[in-house]
This record gives sequence, C-alpha cells and structure tokens, in this order.
Amino acid sequence: MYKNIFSTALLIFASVMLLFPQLGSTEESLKKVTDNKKFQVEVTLPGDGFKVGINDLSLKVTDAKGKAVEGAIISITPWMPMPGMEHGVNLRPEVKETGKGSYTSKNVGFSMPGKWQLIVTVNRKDTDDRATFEFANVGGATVAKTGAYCGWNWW
Ligand SMILES: [Cu+2]
Repeated sequence: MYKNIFSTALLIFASVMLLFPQLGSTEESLKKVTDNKKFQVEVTLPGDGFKVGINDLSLKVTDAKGKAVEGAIISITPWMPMPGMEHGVNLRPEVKETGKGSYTSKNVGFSMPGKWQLIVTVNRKDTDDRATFEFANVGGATVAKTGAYCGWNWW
C-alpha cells in the first residue's frame, strides 16, 4: 500500500518534471512560450549578462505560429523571488518597439545580486499573456556596487 503511494508520487513527480523541465533547472532559459501559449518570447541579454544596476535588453516576440508580433504593449517586471526577499524595483522598464517583432528596453534594473525573474507581459489587441524568465545569478560576474541593498531599489 505505502509502496504504491510512493510509486504513484514518484510517477507524478517524474511526469511534472518532464512537462515542466524548467522546474528542475537553474539554467537561464532565454526563449519561452507564454503561460497560455499565445506567444513566444525570446530575451537577449547584454554580452556579459545582467549586472546589478541598470541594464539593456532586447526581446523578440512571435505568435504561436512563429509570426512576428507587431504593435504589442510589452511590460517587463523585475522580481526577486528568493525566500525572505520577494520584492521588485521601483524603476519601471520603458519598452520601445523596433520593428518585426523586436522590442528593446534600456532601463531594466536589478537592485542587488542574486536570483531574479523578469516577468514579461505581452498584450496585443485583446490577447494578454506572459512568460517568466529566471536568472539564477544576476551580478555574479561583477561584485555588487556600493548602494546595492535588499529592497525595491535606490533609483
Ligand atoms: Cu533582495
């Protein structure tokens, strides 16, 4: 009986991991299908990764069929999900459309080193969907600058 419950739990766990491989990985996944599969979003980081402070990034947005999504309203929300953290930043990234499904932002801010998410919301006409990207080690390459602290930010 207990063995059965155990195998069932294991099977469920294995299936979940197969369906959502990102749960078991801290790898930075740069291309994602949005939660309700309406869009696909690809994030391009600066060459040396995100740093603590203000960053550039670009996004490529396509629909479920791979067609470039133009004229969408995109919002990007930095969020620190670590236990005891769970905060964002005050700076709201400005997103500009550059054509053919590409969008850029020059003010994506991270206020401290560590694990961050970028929640990207795509709104086109009456379709809304979002994807969450996870970055395991923002600022890993560069030591945190003076002024970095845990909280919404200093900007
Ligand atoms: Cu924090």
